[in-house]
Amino acid sequence: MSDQPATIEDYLDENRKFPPPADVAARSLWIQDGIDALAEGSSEEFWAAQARALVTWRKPFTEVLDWQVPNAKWFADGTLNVAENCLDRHVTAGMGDKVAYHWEGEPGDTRTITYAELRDEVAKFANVLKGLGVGRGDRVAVYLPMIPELPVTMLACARIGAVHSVVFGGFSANALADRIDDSDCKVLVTADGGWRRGKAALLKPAADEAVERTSTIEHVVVVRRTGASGDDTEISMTAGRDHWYHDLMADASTDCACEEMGAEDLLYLLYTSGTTAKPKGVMHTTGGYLTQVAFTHRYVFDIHPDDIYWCAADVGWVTGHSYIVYAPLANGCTSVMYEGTPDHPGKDRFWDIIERYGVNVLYTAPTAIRTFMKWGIEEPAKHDLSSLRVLGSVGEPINPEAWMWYHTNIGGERCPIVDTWWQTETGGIMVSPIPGVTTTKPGSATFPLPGISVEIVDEAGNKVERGGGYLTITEPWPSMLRGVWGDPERFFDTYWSRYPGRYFVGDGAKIDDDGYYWVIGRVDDVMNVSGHRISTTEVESALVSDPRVAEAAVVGATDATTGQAIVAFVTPKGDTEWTESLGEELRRHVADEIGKISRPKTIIFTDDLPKTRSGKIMRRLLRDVAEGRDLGDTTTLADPGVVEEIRRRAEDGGPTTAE
Ligand code: 7RM
Repeated sequence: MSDQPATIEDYLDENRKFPPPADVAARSLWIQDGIDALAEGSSEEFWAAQARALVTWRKPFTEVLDWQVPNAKWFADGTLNVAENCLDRHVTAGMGDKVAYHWEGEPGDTRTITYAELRDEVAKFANVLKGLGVGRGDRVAVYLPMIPELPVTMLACARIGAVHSVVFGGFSANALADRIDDSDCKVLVTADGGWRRGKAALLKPAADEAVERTSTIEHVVVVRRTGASGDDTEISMTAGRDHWYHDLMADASTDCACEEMGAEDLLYLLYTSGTTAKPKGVMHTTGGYLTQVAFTHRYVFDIHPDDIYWCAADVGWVTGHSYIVYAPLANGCTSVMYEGTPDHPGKDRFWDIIERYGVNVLYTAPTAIRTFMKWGIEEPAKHDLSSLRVLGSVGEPINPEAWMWYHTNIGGERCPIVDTWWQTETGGIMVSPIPGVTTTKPGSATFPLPGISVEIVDEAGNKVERGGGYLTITEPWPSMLRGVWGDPERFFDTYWSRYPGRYFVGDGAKIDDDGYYWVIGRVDDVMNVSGHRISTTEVESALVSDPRVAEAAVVGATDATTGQAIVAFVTPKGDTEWTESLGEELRRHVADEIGKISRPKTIIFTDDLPKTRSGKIMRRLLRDVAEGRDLGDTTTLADPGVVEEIRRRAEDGGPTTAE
């Protein structure tokens, strides 16, 4: 493997073991429901049983799986509606007064939304969308902060068979425009802004810019969020095109039938970064997706009827789609949803929320855990966290040190940690411990779930029984992606061509002597910054789109807090001066092109980039150089010494020969 992070060594020695606590085992749904016994049969039978147990079908399926590489159809002749599964069936069953979301805004305002209220709100907005001409199969772009209207919009689409494409609010106008264009969205749902760190982070100006650059948006629906909670920025509304959400909702009816959808009809698109500059529109469908997310949510988090569950991700990423919206609602669970940042107004905001709502299950990311470590144990110590029972981790490898900190200071040494491995493409959790069942090791996602077949293979595709290699998935699974929007060839090439018949994950992994899986990180040109996938190529192409840049190479360098940090080596054109302000302008330019999350932490100017004879940039070498320096938060000044260093290292043979 050419691109393995240096930290692999850190994992090889980790052999602490944490057996399942007896009290967690005693109430484990996995044990009560006899999942181990069910898992002994075939995968298809297993998933069919889950699909019947957890999902309500309009027309029951008779076919389980039709698999023609790379096209999977699960439960294809069954019909259902996802919104009906998430809302109406619970209301009908008498759970209308149960809380679906305890929502909390960053300024401290709160909303308690029951299943009955959420159903009505969704039905009304579904009627609004219909009134704007949205029908089955139409794409709706969604660019919203973490407010209840975000799940409402997604479920309203699901209710009428429309397809949502949620774009994370941190992305720029450009990124939004590209995504609108790629799937020809007809309507855009956005907000004036959302609250972040005490400030109104506006979305409408970027939404306007995106709509101007595209040609398919007929209507824009605008939720008033910041304007309704203290921000007096004037929001411009284009007559005929733009509508306030509250105006449209004022006289919308709660009477809206759920469309009967096929199990393989498209539910949503979610764009994710790959190894090229153009993000892929990952396609997820209804029946299999809902089955797997509901199953994994119920058993991986051991969700009991009275639990308060909090997934602290953003709905703009797949974790939020699956584990804030679809799975918890399908399971009739009560969730906490929080709008803002963890350090507002104080660095104990998360622990304060956990104490006030009595959160039992917390699902967050290693990057957040490492940030909390930096802030010190005094912050969680201010609060009573004894309601917590299960802790989850997702988004990147969790280093044993962060795992131990989470276990000790948040879990009070009594909560199992579920380190859940999965991807946007897998739709739901694939590899994870089960609380009360699995003996965990800090940093290992442990074992694949039932019905999931993974293997580690070497370069040639031979199975690796013990040791390191590439992670692959050998059998189709219900929530797998069904394609890349508009590009079946790319779907095949990216995931199915490298090892025929197997899904190529793009992660390096190892299996230890006890058969535990350890996912180490990406093996392709994808960076993972704070659990967000960012393509090196995408950032490079943003950099070279500045007329002063001749060439750019971007690497993810190990960072103690964010996992990786973006470091860009930039060769300016001709007589462009290498100034600090040029670096600043380029960082801003990338933020404008893609979004702030993709802005390089450091820019290093160089008059040359190290390349192989075939012209491939030697990222490994650049990463070594980047990791050898103290990475400032801004631009590293023009630095001829770097080039010297790169040359010298290239001459040494050293790490460059690996590529
Ligand atoms: C859910 C999500 C996917 C990539 C994946 C890995 C990395 C995610 C873990 C992990 C080690 C984990 N979707 N990753 N979870 N690595 N252990 N538990 O994150 O599409 O945004 O990213 O994230 O590299 O391929 S994602």
